[in-house]
Amino acid sequence: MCRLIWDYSTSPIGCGPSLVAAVKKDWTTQNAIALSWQEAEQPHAAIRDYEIKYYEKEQEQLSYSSTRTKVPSTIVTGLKPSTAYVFHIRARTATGYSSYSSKFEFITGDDDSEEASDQGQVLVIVTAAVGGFSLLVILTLFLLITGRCQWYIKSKMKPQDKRRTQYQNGHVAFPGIKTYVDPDTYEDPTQAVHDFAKEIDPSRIRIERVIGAGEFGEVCSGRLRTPGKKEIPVAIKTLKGGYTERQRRDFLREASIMGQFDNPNIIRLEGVVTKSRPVMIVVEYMENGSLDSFLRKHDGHFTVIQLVGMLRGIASGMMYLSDIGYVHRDLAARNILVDDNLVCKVSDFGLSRVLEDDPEASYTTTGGKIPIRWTAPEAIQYRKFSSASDVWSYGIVMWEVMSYGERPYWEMSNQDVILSIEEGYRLPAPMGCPVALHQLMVHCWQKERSRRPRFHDILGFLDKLIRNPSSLLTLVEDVHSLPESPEELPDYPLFISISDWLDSIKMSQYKSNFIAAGYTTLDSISGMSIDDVRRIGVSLIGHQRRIVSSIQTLRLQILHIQQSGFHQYVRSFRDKKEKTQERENRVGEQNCV
Ligand code: ACK
Repeated sequence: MCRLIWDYSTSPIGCGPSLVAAVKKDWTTQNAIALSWQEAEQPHAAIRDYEIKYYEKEQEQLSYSSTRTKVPSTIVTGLKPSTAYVFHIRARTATGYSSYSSKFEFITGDDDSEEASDQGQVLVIVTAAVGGFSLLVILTLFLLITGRCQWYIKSKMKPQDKRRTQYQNGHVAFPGIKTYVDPDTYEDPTQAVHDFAKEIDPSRIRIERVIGAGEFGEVCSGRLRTPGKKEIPVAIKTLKGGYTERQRRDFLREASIMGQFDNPNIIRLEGVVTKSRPVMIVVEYMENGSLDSFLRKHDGHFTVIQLVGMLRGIASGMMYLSDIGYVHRDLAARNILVDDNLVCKVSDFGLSRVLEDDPEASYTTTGGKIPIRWTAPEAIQYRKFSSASDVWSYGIVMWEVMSYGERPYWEMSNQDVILSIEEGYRLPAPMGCPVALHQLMVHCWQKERSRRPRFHDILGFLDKLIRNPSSLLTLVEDVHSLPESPEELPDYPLFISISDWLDSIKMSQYKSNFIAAGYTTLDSISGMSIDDVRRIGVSLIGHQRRIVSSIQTLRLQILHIQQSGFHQYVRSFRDKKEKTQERENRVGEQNCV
């Protein structure tokens, strides 16, 4: 968001009709206003983004601020309480800006009136509570005396509630073991929210700035005043205006799930706002945001022990979830949050059932939406999600962490990922990855799910590595001894030329560097070290890492070729290409994935 001096002489004048209509206020707080508007039905070109210009009504012609958004809604923050603001909005397309919409005026919430209404509300609540309590005491005494308590409760229960109570009663028989309750088993989902999440008075929340966008609305950072305690930093997920009842239920589902968890490696729910607008979910604030972007921003900055510490945290959170019977289904670095002490916490629970929110999720032949690169084969093929499929995803998260946020399987298409996994291909170790960690990853990616480790085993293994750091000193690059028998070799992808190979890892731009430096055969590159890769002019660390990882794979493949004969290699390469082509045709016909 930028604050500019209002200067009519330089003000950009838009052209063409305004592409923005019916700007409306969704909600306000003392320092924020949420707006949404309608897009033009048939803009002459695709809308790239919107610019929202606004200023204090009293300050017109002195200064204005502006902010941008890619979607037709925004939350404007940092405003003064009880102050009138004027907004107008224009769209940007490939051909430039449209004209501004007409001006819209909205007033922010009033500090005092909220306090006053709070006090009013408190008075009403206290009066009602005293009255209600007296009534309850009288009724309880009556029921106790007549011995009708049990009968009364049972007779008022719905069959579904009875089932759940039995389940929880079963659970009571094993004190200390907590069991996850699926909010979808509630007839009334609102009840699940009340059971598991605290209602927060909105006057205790101060929204400070927008930090991202979610499926249902903006994610903001802000402060929460806790009763009798100081303010704490929080992240606030908001539900944008104009929602349907189903969207509201799906949005709050995350709170019903998160509210059941209590673990230092699971994101903590502070509470919800459901009784006023906007509907919000308030969670603890994680200073370093999502793990994937955090790692990409700090490529190469951490020691192996620090990275293992992060992985340990995630494994510990996942062990807690699997112990209480919760299957995440969308475990990925983008769904892990990092605080300022590098503590990693598992988040993003609400959509684990439908996976609508995950930009990585795509439709499969079975109709579900699944993040292919992170998902175990049995979950992709027949939606068999379990803690064992979460373990597969955990292996991918390990790979993401050790490669500082590299995209699993790079630019391979989803179909190629599925096919390669089916054929036994597994991600090679990232550069600088200790052998022990890559072995653990490969263990998590066993086809047979019962053979994968459990989170308990993973945590134990990582703890051993942390206690004995010398076990992390052997890096995959240092291992030159190859398996004795070719049967032990996984079926790695096969390439015929340097050009083929570079295309497959989306590094085609370096073809001329390899040729100019005299690397013309696959055999010649198999001996290249990271220094050789640097020397031929690959200067970006991410590209060096990708090329070297792939060379390690090629080394194994070349040995395989030497042992099984060149003709067989060419045959299998052709078979593979034909198979992929066939599959692509099939998939194209079905228009899926
Ligand atoms: O990568 P980020 O900075 O971290 O951008 C995304 C954005 O909101 C949309 O999800 C950030 N985010 C989500 N939850 C939190 C949280 N509890 N604390 C801090 N940032 C968060 C996330």
